[in-house]
Amino acid sequence: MSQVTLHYFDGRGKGEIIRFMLSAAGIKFNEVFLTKREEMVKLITDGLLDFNQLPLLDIDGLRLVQTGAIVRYIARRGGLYGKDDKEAAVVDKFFEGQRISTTTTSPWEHLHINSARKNNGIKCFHVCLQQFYKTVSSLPNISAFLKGPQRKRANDERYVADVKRVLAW
Ligand SMILES: N[C@@H](CCC(=O)N[C@@H](CS)C(=O)NCC(=O)O)C(=O)O
Repeated sequence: MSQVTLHYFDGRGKGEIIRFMLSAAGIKFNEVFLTKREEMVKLITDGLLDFNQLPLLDIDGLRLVQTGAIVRYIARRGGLYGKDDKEAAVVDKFFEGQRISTTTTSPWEHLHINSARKNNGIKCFHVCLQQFYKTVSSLPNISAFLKGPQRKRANDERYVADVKRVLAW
């Protein structure tokens, strides 16, 4: 397999679910962290960003953008998309469910947020998510990712500054 490379920022953002999925699928990957506006402009002028947005994943000769498309490709590639359309729908449900919040992109952050809200009408969801967390985080690939160097720290001021600079906000 040729090298797999994720182009994103040095932070969680939309990149984290991709890192998470690559790890779950046992796919080793490199990362290019954008820190300068010129790097983003080059990706755009080279025609690599169909919607002028990150993240970009270079995998199997494909230059994939759009987080959902990337995550589903990795899921299919890694045999993590169920055995039939019905199971795929359940997988999609969890994927879409963890995207409820626009500020988080990982079930782990979502779990954290819902801990704060657990007495607020979504207790069942919280319990299900806790079970989901326990099951998933005990899988060897995921457990290694969560403890490993490619798991990013919580978004901080440096990350925000990088994003603003690269996206010219
Ligand atoms: N629907 C896209 C949204 C991607 C997105 O909003 N990316 C941000 C960085 S996290 C971006 O590149 N924004 C630049 C822009 O929209 O001009 C996805 O899910 O990948």
